[in-house]
Amino acid sequence: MKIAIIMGSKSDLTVMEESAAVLKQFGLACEMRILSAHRTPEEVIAFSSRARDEGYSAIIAGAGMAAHLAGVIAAHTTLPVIGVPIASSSLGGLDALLAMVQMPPGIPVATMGIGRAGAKNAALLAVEILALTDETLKRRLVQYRTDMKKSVLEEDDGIKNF
Ligand code: RP5
Repeated sequence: MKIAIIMGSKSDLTVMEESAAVLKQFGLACEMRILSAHRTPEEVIAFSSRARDEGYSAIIAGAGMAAHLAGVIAAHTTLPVIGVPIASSSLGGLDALLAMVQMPPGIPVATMGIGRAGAKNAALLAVEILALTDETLKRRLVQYRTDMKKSVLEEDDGIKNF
């Protein structure tokens, strides 16, 4: 099982590293690529068209500005595509969010929130999709939630004595 993380520019890397870190935490292999819907359109299409045959289970796509990357990828594959809007412009990522989320009927992109939280959730959603048919991943997801709950409750304990 492996996941692709595609980003429109190297400037997106600091955000998309969040996705890679989560996938690593769950023991999943991922490959990162820099491919742009506007600047390397042929390469985006070539990658997306072959992704299923090359063994990917889902594609996470992060891009900013007029963010067409996730949509173009989704147009060329039947794999689940999870989009991460990135705040690269003076519009603070709202431009990317709207470009990504407003897909025409028939070609879905599961669009996350803007930025690092979105990148983290993109990886978690990919894990949840894979966990549908994988018991080990399912157990790891349950443990992840348990650990998260414990850490929030520890913070709660800490702040009571603040
Ligand atoms: C988008 O344009 C990229 O995804 C990036 O978020 C934004 C700016 O790209 P650079 O000018 O930093 O390469 O295509």
